[in-house]
Amino acid sequence: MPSPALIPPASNTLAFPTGGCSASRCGASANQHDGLPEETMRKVQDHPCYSEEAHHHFARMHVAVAPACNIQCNYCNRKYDCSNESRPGVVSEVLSPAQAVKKVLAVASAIPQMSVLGIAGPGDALANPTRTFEVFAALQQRAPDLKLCLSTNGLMLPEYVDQIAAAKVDHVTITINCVDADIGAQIYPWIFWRNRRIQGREAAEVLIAQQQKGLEMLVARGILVKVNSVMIPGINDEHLKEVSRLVRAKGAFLHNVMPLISDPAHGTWFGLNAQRGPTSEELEALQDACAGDMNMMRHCRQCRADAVGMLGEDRGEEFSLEKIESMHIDEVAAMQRRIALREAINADLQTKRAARHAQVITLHHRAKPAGRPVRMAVASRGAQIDLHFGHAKEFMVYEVDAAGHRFIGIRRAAQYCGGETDCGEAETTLSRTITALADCEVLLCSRIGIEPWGKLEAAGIQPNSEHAMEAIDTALDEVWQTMLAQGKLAEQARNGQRRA
Ligand code: CLF
Ligand code: SF4
Repeated sequence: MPSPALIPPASNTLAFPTGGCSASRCGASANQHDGLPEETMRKVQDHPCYSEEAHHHFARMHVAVAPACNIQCNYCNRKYDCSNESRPGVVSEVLSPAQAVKKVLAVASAIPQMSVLGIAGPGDALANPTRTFEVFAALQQRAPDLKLCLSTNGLMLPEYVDQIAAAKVDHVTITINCVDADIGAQIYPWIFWRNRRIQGREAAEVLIAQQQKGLEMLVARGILVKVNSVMIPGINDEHLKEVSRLVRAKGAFLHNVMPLISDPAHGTWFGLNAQRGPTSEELEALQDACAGDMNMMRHCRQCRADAVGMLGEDRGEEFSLEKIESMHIDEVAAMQRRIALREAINADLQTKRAARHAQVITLHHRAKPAGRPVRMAVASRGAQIDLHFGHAKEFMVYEVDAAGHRFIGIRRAAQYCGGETDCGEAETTLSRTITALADCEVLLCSRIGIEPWGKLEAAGIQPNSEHAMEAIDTALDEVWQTMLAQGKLAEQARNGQRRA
C-alpha cells in the first residue's frame, strides 16, 4: 500500500471525462475526445500516442540523444534502448544535439504528417538534461509547430519541471511501475542519487517519491502526463490497478500498461531469471480493469529511441545522417505544409466525430439494437485497410457493435509472406497469427492468398478483402451491419471461440 502521503487531495484532480458521450458507447476515438476542454483537445488531437484516433493520421519521431541512465531496471540491459518506452533488444545510434536537430528538420520536411518530436532514450532524457534541452530549444526556434514530448523514469523530474515548462514541452511520459517500495525493490536493484548509488527498498522509496512529486508538479503546470507501466506478472500486475487509480487521481491524462518482454537473449535480469511476460489476454484484462479509473492507451508500439514515422512503422533508414546531408530543406515552406495538412485532417476528423456522435444519439433513442459485439482484426498502415495479410507484422483488434467500434489492442504477428521464407516457417507463422487472433471473427485486409484464407476460415476467422482501401471505421461498421442483416449476430456467444 502507498503511504497516506501519496494519496492526493481530490482538488489535485485534472478534470478529464472518461466517457463524454453519455448516450452510449461511441467508437473509442469519439469517447476519448468528446467533452475535452478546448486546450486539452488542442494538445491531444494530433499527438499519435495521446489519441488513438490521431495515431492513424499523424507521425512522430524520436531522436536518440540521451545515452546515460541514472537507475537500473531489472528488465533493462544497457546495451539496448530504454525499455521504459522501447521494445527491448533494439539498439539506436546516439546522435549529438546538432545532428538530432538536423535530422528532425529533414524528417519533418519529408513527412508532413509529422506532428511530434520525442526524446525517449536510449537512456533517460533527464539523466542527459543538457543534450535534451539543447534539442528542444533549437526546435522551439526552428519548428515551433512541432509538439515536444519526453519520456523519463522520473528520478530527476522535480528538478527539471520548470525547465520542461519553459521549453514548451506539452507532453511528458513517466514510467511508474509501482507506488509500493517493497514491490519497487523487486524491479529496481539500484538508483544513482545525490552522487551515490543506493539499493533495494531505499532506492525504490526515493524513486517513487520523486515520480509522484514530478507528476504533481507537471499537472500543476498544465502539462499532459502519460504514465507508462511495465506489467510484470507475479510482481506488479495486481498492484498496477492501484497505480492507475492513484495517478488518475493526481491528474495523469493517460495510462499505458505495456507488457514485459522478457527474453534470455536480451541479457536482462528478468530475462535470465525466467521472469515471464503477460499473455495478450492478461494484458487486456488488466487494461480493462484499470480502465474504470483511467483513460487507457492500447495502441502503444514500444517504439525505438530513434523511431521515425507513423506508430508501427519505422522509416529511420530513409533518414541516415548521410542521406539528410544531401537533402534540400526549406524549413519555412515545410512548416506551412505541415500546418495546412494538420488543419485539414483535424477538420475532417471533427466532422466525422460529429456524425458518429449524432448516430449514437439516434441509436440510443431507439429500442436496444439487436446483435452481439464482434471482434475484428485489421491489417493496416494507417487509417485505411491498405495492407496485404501476408505483409502485416501486426493487427489492430476492434470490438464492433451497433453503437460503433472500440479499439482493443495490437496483436503482433511475424510476417506470413516474407518472400524468402520457406513454407515450413510460413506455416508456423500462420499458426501463431491464428492463435493471436483467436478471439476475432473477421479479418480485414487489402489482399490475402488462398492458403491462409482457408486456414483462417477453418479456425473461425472470416477473411474479408472487400473493403480494401476503405477507411477502417466505415468498413468495421459496414461489416458488422452485413453480419447483422445475415442473421449471424444473435445474442448468444460465438461457438466457444471467444476469449472472454
Ligand atoms: Fe515518443 Fe512516447 Fe512521446 Fe509518443 S512514443 S516520447 S509519448 S512521441 Fe508512443 Fe511509442 Fe508507445 Fe511511447 S507508441 S513507445 S507511447
Ligand atoms: Fe534501462 Fe530505461 Fe530503466 Fe534506465 S530507465 S535502466 S535505460 S529501462
